Amino acid sequence: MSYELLTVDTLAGYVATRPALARFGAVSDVREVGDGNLNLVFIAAAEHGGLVLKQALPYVRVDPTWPITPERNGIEGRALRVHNQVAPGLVPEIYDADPDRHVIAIEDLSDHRVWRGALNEGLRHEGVATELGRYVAKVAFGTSVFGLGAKGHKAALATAANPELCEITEDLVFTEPYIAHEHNRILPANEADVAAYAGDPEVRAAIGAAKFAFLTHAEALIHGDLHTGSVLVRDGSARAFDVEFAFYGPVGFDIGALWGNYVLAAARALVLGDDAHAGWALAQAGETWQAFADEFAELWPRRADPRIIDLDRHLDQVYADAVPFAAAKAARRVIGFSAVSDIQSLPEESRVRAIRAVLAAARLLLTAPGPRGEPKPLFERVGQVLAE
Ligand code: SR1
Ligand code: MG
Repeated sequence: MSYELLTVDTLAGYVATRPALARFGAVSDVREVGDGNLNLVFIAAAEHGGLVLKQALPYVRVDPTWPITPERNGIEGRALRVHNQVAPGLVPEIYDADPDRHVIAIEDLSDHRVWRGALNEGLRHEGVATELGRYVAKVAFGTSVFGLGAKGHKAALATAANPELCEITEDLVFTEPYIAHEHNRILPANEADVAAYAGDPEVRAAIGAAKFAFLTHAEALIHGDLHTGSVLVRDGSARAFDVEFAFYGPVGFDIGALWGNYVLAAARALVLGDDAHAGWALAQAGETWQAFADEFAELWPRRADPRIIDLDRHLDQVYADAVPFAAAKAARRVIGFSAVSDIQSLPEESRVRAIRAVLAAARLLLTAPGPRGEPKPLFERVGQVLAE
């Protein structure tokens, strides 16, 4: 290892060496709270407020035999600064970035909680789906050709490549669930469901097209991993965090990630008999979309180059991209690496039913998406398929 990892014992000394963190004063208390797949995360209480330090490990935290570049930490720091500029208040503030130790220091949001956990408990945080639609729109506009102009977009694109983390998504979301792979964990009772889903030629064609869009559509500096575990919530507040997968990609990928995770939350709720929560979770798809479309339309008159591109056609294209991405993001969580607690924490018999339902929903999204720009009827049909 060519850099030193932080510990709860060394963190106070480290903070004291960082000029950008001097205003926080001496650190008095430190907790390590990382529970994701990749990083160390510390919450530090200091004389003049709290802060969070996130350090990239040079391997996957949950599988240390799998190396992964720590340079992602710098990529996250740069993306977070940009997202703070274009979508202030919707992401954590960033205070410091250390390229030698692969550490970023960011705002302490420990008065919030991770949305996935709240959804798992059947809690409704009204307005979060709307705030996230606004966040995606602000990023989609502000970092794209619309906000930056053609030359500005090309210059920004040249500074934001993230090939290693994109490759993880290319493999884990778009490839491994559709082949025999050691990462896949399939319950015996779901083997036929997975075989039917992943072997369906229509599903495979749609996933292939979605993968091509992910690989090539360098529209905006998207979050890149916007699942409900990447969102912090509190009554009246929502923040997207963990932007280490950020890259110039298709805007529909962020919308689809949220939609796919609403489907997972709904599948959980249905097998637990909470039909009302399932309906609410699926209704968030329309909330996110409407907020995205409204915010984007609000920004539209300020576009750098007002020629040629039509707003409605553009929104239709984002929508058409988002639907198959939603399917891909839901299906990967029930077939491949990195299962989610929504499903994983269910008793086995319920898990089997939830996984079967998620795959049926993903198949519907891929093969019968319906008219563009109409998430409400689409996700009502998703609800029917999940409940069958
Ligand atoms: C090896 S990283 C596995 C997953 O964790 C992240 O949250 C991304 O979703 C990634 O695919
Ligand atoms: Mg993450």
